[in-house]
Amino acid sequence: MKSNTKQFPKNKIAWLWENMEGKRALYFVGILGTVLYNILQLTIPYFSGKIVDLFLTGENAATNLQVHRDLLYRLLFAMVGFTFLRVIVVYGSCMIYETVSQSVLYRVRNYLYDKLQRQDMTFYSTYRTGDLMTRQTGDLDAVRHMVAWVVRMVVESFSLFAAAAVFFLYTNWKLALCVLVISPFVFWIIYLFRNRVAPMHAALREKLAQMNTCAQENISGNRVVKAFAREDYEIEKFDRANTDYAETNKATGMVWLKFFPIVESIANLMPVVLLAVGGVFMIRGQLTMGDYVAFSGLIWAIANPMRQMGNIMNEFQRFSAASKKVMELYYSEPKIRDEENAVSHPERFEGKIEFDNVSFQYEDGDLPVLHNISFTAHPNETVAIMGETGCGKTSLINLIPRFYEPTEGQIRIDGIPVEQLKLYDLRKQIGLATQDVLLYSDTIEGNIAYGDDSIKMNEVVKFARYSAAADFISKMPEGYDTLVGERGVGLSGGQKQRISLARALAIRPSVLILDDTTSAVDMETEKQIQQSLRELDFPCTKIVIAQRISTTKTADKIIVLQNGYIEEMGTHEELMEKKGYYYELVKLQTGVDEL
Ligand code: DGT
Ligand code: MG
Repeated sequence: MKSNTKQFPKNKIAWLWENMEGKRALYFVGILGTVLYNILQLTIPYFSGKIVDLFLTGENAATNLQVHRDLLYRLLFAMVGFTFLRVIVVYGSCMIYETVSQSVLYRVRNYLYDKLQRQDMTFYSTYRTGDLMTRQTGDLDAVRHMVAWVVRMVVESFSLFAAAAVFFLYTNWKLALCVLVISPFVFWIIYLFRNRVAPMHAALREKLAQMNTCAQENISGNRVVKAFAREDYEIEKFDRANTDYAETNKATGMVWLKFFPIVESIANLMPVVLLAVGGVFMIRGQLTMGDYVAFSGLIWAIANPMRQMGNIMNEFQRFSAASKKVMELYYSEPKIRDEENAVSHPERFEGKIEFDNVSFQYEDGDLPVLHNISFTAHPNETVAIMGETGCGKTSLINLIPRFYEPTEGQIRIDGIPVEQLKLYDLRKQIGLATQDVLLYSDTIEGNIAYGDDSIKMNEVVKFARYSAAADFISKMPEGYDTLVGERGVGLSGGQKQRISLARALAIRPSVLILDDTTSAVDMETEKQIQQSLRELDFPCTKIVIAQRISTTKTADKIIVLQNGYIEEMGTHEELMEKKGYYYELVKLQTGVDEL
């Protein structure tokens, strides 16, 4: 298991840095490339200024052109050379940004997926699927964008600004100060903008998750939509989410438009200041024509970073909102995990299961669901659990593989409390066929061999036979190679249940848990399944939730639950004697008034 002990870092940038492991030096080279590229931007105005002063406007321009023509060529050649160099540097650094950002994306995406696999049931009932999908897609893309674009733009803007400012100050510090004096004002404006736009990006990100959730739920529930002819309603629902997202997007864009005119005016003011002040300086002879050309050729290097600030801040806030969501998942810890001194138990269990005064309540529930449950299932026994709907049967069996933790009491397998066992070893030994059958988009064979893909075809067939699925599978055009769609589309409810039973059996579990697994199969098929379960070629303790007396009758122990309490417990004969709930149920199911 990967380390689960990562600390939540102080900030998002530290987190990004952590995930750049192995690529940090390369990224640094990329940043240096950006700085270099922007410094090289200065070469053109510098050389143009020189050419103007020496060969076009200076006193000795004509003489210079004749005598120092080679210098003119050298200057021109240098301009072309530096331009090529700049292209190479920018190309290289772009490659680096892309490489590093993709590597961060890959690493974080895999890590998040790994995290998702290890989360417990409570996590999955807390987060919506659409929201989790958004974290894995849109949010992660904002993180990639930060590494590939935002950082580059920040470095570019600052280095360009700084390089130009230094060049200006070096060339003519008085004129430079006149031009630069307005720039701090822009930073203040950007700060105000940031405060306004940050909450908008957080809201925008939520709206995107809501829209994705809406789409995801609609796609997974398409059959219900069709059955109730609710297409129009669903379209309207999505339209609302889409409008909401679009409106919030627009509103976020509009925030910048409020600040944009001020920033743009300031940026446009700079050439005006340069023209006015520079003109005066030239008249007074404090500035050469060449220097003026260099200034005006570079004034964009001061103005553009200012214009770019709004964009950068917008993207940074998008990253900020998205990375918060990604990091929440990145550092989330399942509550149920291996204890520090968890016991390894790679070998099979004998299969003795003890519930010792177990009570349970869902974290988000108001009332306890199970109360003081105590019973023992001995190795190889079958324990049937019955009771009306909602009485806590599924909740009870979910405690055995530690999907949830009991609030009181203890569950032991072979005398070892389940919480002391390594989760992997515990779950690997439990074959579970859940109440809601979920099959994967795979072949029938792939689905049966899901828990142990090393099993051979003849074994897949054997387990299909155990679960009375072999007949209908062999009648399918492609047999075991038939592809079943997402969630087992293309199969009947009873067929899906039987494949899910075969899948649970295929791992040869020491404990088999069946949650209403034969509810959708006919009586005759169910009888076959019961027979096979008694004749399994490996020892196995079975906990079977069922409603039909035909299933529970032969169990070694029948537990009748009512409102989370054990109402009755015993064999079929004992419970019949007792003439309680079970007895009434038998009467009801057999249609006989007196037994
Ligand atoms: P069934 O399958 O309809 O025959 O019913 P059972 O007996 O399997 O009932 P079960 O264990 O699923 O539910 C027992 C109670 O717990 C019921 O009132 C619903 C509630 N419950 C079930 N799952 C959750 C959950 O994830 N969170 C919360 N808060 N309550 C739950
Ligand atoms: Mg249930």
